[in-house]
Amino acid sequence: MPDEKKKIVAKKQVNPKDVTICDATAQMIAKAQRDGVELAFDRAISMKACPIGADSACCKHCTMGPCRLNAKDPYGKVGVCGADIDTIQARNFGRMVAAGTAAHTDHGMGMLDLFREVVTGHNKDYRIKDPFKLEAVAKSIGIETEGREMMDIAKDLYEELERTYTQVDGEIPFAKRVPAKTLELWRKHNLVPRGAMREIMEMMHRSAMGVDQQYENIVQQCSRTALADGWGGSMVATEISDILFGTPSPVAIETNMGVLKEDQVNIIVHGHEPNLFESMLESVNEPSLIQAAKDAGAKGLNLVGMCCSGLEMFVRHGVPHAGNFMSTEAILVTGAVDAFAVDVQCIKQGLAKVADCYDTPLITTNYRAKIEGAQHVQFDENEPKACTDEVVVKAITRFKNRTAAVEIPPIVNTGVHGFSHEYISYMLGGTFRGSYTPLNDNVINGRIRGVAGVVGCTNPRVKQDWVHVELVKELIKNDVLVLQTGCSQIALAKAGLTTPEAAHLAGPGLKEVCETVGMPPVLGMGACVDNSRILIAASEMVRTGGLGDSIADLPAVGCAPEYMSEKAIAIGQYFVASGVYTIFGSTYPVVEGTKFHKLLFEGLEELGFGKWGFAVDPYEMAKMMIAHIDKKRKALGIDKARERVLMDMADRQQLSA
Ligand code: SF4
Ligand code: MSK
Repeated sequence: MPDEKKKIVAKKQVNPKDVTICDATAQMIAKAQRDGVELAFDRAISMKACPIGADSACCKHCTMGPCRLNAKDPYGKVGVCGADIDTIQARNFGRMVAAGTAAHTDHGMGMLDLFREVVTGHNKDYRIKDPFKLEAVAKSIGIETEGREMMDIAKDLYEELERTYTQVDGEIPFAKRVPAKTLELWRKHNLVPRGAMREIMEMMHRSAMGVDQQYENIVQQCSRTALADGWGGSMVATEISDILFGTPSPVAIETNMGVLKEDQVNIIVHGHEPNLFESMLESVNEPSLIQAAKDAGAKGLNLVGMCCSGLEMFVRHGVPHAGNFMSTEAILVTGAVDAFAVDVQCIKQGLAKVADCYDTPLITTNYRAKIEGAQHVQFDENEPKACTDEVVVKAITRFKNRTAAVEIPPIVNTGVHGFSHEYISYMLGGTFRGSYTPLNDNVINGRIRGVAGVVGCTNPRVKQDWVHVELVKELIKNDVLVLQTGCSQIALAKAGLTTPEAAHLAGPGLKEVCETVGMPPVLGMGACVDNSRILIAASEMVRTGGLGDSIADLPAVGCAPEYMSEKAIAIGQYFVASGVYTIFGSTYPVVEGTKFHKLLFEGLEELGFGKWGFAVDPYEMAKMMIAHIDKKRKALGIDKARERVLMDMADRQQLSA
């Protein structure tokens, strides 16, 4: 790296092994230190989190403030307007939910815009790839499909799903998918979302200075807004992406930084929207561009994903994945990245300086997300290859003029991912008998103790991947089947737990099921927007029978052990409002002991919803999750069945040994 590029020397340096269990990332942190390049890991130790902000005990909703309350004595002070700690925290929380919901719903609406253009024939670059899914989604919300043309069904589906965003009154279409008893509870508490725009707008209004100042009432709108995400914006994003680009089914895929190739033009795509990546896939297969790469001395074009759009391509096309959120700066340090194209969400501004240090073009492609110092090439769905071809050309130029020393950590892990909720049904029952019955049966007979969704980000405030991996190991050891999305899934892929062979790490019951079906004990379901797949799987379990009447009855839990994004707060709240006990790690923006805290952590469950939990230690998290699963099993009267299964011959032999 040329000396003049060394502009961002870290004030304090971390010990790589203290901040990550990802060996490739650790190797790149060490190289960055040698190169004098600062990464988010370094900034996290130089920039201590503001303790008042971390507790959400401050408010800047008007210029009479900002007002800071004391988390140690939360009721000792109020803001200038008189707002107390519960109001301040609830409003802050509500705005995080609104921001997270807005991110997912804007993404979903973008997918729906593209669907409309395809359905109306204005866009010929994309097409409906999965007509079976189209029909299934249409049927699920009451659209007549029998004997109709695919495009007619698609037009009706577009019109119906548009209501998810724009409807001002009534219930969003996917409310029809919610188990009856869960829906009844929502109706009782006036929680069924109208349209996402309306809910987000009302959340922002009610959390403004001098509006809603009753924390329980604010939480009601937090739930309604979050549900407009999980059962609305996010669910539409997932379903439309499947219809347009294909529903995932399991593929063996390579993960980790070793998927970069020194002798090829390496192009990384990072962000959340599958359309950019789909087009990029076409561009790297364009014969003239492949030839241009060869003319520049490269063996070929190597397309690689990161974070969530990487996961979309990972599960639909088997495109290799280089790493999760906390590895996005580190991978640039390899010097091997010839272009880094991004769209929206989770794109650190710090990437611009690191990319500059290694002469890698950082290319923003979405007008919503420009970055100072990056190049912008606007992606247009009506002419998608214009943008992605240009990214490839820039990458080839950088390859030809590579000056940075290349060091690629030689680590590649292979795992099986792409377990859509449809595939789980097929996997367990085959083409003709596909259903959730075998899953429910195995939960009822105790081979599978319960189901856990372990999802979400990585965060430099905790050791990268460590909490995810230790938690999941603990869960599967205790016969808990783990469903995964987002960056968490990549942490587990790098740890080798997404292979069928990882079944040997599972408890005897789960191991038996995994070996019978040939599946890993950890099922990767997609990107963070695809948490809606977990909601649908949970609804199917309720509908299949034997495990209660609502999602809250299921022996199921959720966890985002290293979360960092407002999107995660929205996801957490929609799981809680759907009936799931949801535990977050790293930090939690509420002062313990306040009435608001009590409502989130206890009160919501008393009303029939799920509840929030918090822990930083993965073993403590696992204990809390398993205890909750056992509580639900007891309530269902299936705790005895599990005892019988656990005391099988092998266990008894072990006891008497
Ligand atoms: Fe302070 Fe109230 Fe204004 Fe918030 S709304 S900044 S608590 S005066
Ligand atoms: S990218 S929201 S860091 S999961 Fe979806 Fe990963 Fe979290 Fe972003």
